[in-house]
Amino acid sequence: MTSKYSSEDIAVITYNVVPQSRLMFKYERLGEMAVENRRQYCKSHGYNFIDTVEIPNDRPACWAKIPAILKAFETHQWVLWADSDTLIFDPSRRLEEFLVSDHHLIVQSLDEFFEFIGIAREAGLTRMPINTGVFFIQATDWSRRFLKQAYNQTQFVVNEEVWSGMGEQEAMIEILRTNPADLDRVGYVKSLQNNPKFYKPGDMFVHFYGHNARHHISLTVCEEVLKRWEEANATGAPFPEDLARFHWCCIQNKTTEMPVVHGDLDRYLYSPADIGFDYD
Ligand SMILES: [Mn+2]
Repeated sequence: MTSKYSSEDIAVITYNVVPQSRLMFKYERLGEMAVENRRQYCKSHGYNFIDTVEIPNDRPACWAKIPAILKAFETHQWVLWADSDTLIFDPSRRLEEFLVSDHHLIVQSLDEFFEFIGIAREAGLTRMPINTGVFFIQATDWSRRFLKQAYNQTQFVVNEEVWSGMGEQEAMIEILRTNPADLDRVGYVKSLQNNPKFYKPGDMFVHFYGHNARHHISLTVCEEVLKRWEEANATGAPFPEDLARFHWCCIQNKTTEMPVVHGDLDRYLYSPADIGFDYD
């Protein structure tokens, strides 16, 4: 099926904010890569790229995606939101190929993931109807209402870290959970985004999610890994093959002395061999 939309109908939004605490490389290095990655992609396909947004002063920076999308709706029929912890692995693909249904919100299907962790699709969707790392949203009345309702879920505003993993994603999920009829508005597509563990060629985005994981890889090794990935990103070369190790370099605490440890390898479905454990 072909899409009735073209490049000028679509805005792409990715912005990055480096937290002052600098506990991880995630926003200092990966976040900057993501913005550059999107800039190159949008330039080559003619999409409007938005990387500066107004940060609200009453809540963490992650919430700014909502007003930014609403603003982009004034001039675009579709917005692709992509987190600053995502990279495009297949820049030959165009965004229009995902825009072939009448849905208002288009997200990655989580069926494979639910199957892997062994829960039924219905149960999985009740708990986690969407992953907001990468999604399309259409400029409709429903979408505007949905985003405004999510923005009003102030119980999810936690003023600790810039992106603590608690915030606008939970707010959006909460709206869908409490209004199950709204799930009719959601279209599920394949190969829009994947996590590094399950990545396969053809997946458009890889989402290097998570934060403050247990420290395992020395700073010297991380520097070598990050430099290689930054080089590929800057030159538009294919990314290296050590996705898991790069992921860990981005999300682990920089040292073992950090006060917050948010999970170890098993939380990300990795084994020690995946990240080259013997390095440290
Ligand atoms: Mn993310």
